Amino acid sequence: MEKTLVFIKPDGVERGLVGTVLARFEQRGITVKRLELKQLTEAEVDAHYQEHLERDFYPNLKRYIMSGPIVVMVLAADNVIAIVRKMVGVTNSAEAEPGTIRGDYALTTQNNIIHASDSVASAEREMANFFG
Ligand code: FUP
Repeated sequence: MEKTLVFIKPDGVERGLVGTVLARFEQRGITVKRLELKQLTEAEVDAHYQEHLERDFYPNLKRYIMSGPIVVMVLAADNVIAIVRKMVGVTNSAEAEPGTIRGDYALTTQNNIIHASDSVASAEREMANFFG
């Protein structure tokens, strides 16, 4: 079965959205394989966002991701990467469809409350970064 790495970002945790978001995945029939509340280190954030390190927005993104604990999980199902990306919605929450997680619970690009792997290669790299 395919696996994906998902995390609920610090403002999602702070706003008490962990149960709501997790329930959506469970109700869809997706299996939760790992689940952990975790304060990320600088090294973990830099490794996770390695393709964005040189971008203008990276310092703000890093501050946001380190502003409190995240809830990081490994989810499993057939085609789970594509299914979860669809459930999450597009990066800019202002443009995310109602019914998606970002479209229902977030307003902006930076504070878009959730991350989900976008490919098998990213999922493997991200799972190794967070869970070894
Ligand atoms: P996504 O795969 O939808 O999480 O989006 P990206 O990998 O393109 O971006 C990763 C994170 O960087 C986003 F969740 C939010 C942040 N970001 C910004 O803050 N500003 C931007 O212009 C683009 C992305």
